[in-house]
Amino acid sequence: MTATVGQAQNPVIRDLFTADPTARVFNGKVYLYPSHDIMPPEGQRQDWFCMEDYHVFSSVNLTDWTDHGVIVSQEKVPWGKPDGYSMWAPDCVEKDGKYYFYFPNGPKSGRGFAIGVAVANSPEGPFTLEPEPIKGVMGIDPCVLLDDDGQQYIYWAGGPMRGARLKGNMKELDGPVTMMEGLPDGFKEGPFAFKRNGLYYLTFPWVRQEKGTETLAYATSNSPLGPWDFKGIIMAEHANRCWTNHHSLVEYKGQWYLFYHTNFFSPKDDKRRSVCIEKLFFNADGTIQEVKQTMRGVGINQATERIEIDRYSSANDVQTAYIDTTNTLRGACVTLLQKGSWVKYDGVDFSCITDGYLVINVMASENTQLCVRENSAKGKVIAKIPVTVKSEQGAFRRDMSGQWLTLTAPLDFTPKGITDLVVTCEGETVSVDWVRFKNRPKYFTEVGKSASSVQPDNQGFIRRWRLMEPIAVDVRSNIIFTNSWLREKFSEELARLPKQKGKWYTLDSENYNVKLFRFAEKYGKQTYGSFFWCETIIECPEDIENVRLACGSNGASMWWLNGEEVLLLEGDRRMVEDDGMSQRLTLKKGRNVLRAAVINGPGLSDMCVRFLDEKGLPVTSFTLVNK
Ligand code: FUB
Repeated sequence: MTATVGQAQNPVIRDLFTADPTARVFNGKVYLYPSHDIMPPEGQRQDWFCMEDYHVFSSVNLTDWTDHGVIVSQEKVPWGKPDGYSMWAPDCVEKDGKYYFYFPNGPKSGRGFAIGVAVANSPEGPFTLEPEPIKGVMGIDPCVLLDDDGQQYIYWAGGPMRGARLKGNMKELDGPVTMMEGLPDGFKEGPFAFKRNGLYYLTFPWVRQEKGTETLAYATSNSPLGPWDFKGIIMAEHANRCWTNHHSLVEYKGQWYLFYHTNFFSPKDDKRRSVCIEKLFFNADGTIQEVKQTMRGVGINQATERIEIDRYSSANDVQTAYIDTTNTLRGACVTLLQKGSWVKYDGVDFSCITDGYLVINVMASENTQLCVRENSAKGKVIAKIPVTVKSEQGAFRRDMSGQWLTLTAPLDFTPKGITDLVVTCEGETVSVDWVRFKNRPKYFTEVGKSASSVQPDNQGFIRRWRLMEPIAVDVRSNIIFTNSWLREKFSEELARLPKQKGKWYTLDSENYNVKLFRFAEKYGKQTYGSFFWCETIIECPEDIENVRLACGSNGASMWWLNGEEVLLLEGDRRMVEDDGMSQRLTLKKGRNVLRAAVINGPGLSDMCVRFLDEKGLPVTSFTLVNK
């Protein structure tokens, strides 16, 4: 099972509670091995940790996370309690092409925790569980350090923090257990050890004050098992008193990151947690700069993604609140309290926007206006969004379902590359859920002279056409499209066709119905009161007999195959698939020219066409070639 579950904002995993994140870089990707908090089933302590399995996630950009599914679960552990719900903080390391997953778990007999190992040939598994836990280790929160000299060490908590050498098989201790000396007083757990520039770091959650909650702290040493020189705090206590924090540090593409957890999606229960990420920086002397929690997190968002603006990087005069306090996974929104309030959201990549417009989800109780600007609250306006919730008489709009409105606005300009977005309030109070940018549909792709031939689509619809820019016709109502009027008009235009100067375009239509209205719009021609010439060249490998041309058009149309009239759709038509059918026809071996004329007064012109066989099945055994 794999599923894409993440976004750039914190928390990064949004469909499961995930805690105790160990991030590792394997094969150029970041792999995340968290523990997995669940709501305790009946019979389990409701106010305690409850974990029955582990998932692994991966990402190449720290923005999109793929959940590779469950890798180890409690009922499969040969030595573990099948209903212990104690699969606490894990780790995973790679040695000689094998991946070793270390996890704490309640043993079948006795109390407390043992630490097990599972081995795989790939970071995503499948993992094979060792029959017994590591001998001589009772505790939680394993972490393994691979030293440059090929020696490996394991650290764990649950009582005093301890460490030991591991044998080359990665499954047995290789020597005595060492107490980690030099660490500050106060509760400690969750060791995460690593080496940087020849210096060993031991980082750990630490309760520094009486009745306090966990910080993230660190110590350094010249030796992997200490003694340690305590250095200070990496991250202060959670502001909301969520009791635990647990973390890992990883360098990816030249930047260090801190993975940690909060209980953002479970504000009333600090045993259901969610993984977050921040950038982390070292000073020149090897000390670590304190990391502040942000909602924005790390990674770049594509402008086409849903940008949850409440995860802002900085703001002025705003309030953040859950959208639905009974379903916190629905996320939060930000309220811009008055004119001049703003939120800034860093790192949005516009290279994906070619012909874009803005979509925004807002709620207001008075008419107001927002702007989306570039880089600062006074920056260039990307889009202005008037929010109209009340009519002039003061009545609320009738389409306000639940009061959230999804509005669209054209762009004044499209930023280049990666930029910071600032949403500014230009009027009354307004709440914003998300913002995104969309490209207008292309409808057509121009086909170059050397482009290869194509087949009809699998429903038989012909999508490659030569279209002549529309001829303006003075038709104000389609009721004049009688048989005799159309015949006269079509034969007049047919006679004039060789002398027409209109430009022809060879196009592939994105849709099965060829949107002639959009074609006219794209090339800046009249979209209403239009007459369209359409032509396609059909190449058949052999005669295809007893087929019928099946067409639909908006409005009226006439169709010729190899110069012979084969169908007329008269009246004020809507485009309906197979609306009209020709007599039986033969598509001859080699080239056939299918031509159509479509006329429309008011309305959105389009047409669709295919050939059907005797059984009514689409004919697809020909190709459509360039002239
Ligand atoms: O997730 C269960 C326990 O909470 C971890 O093992 C500790 O480090 C703390 O985060």
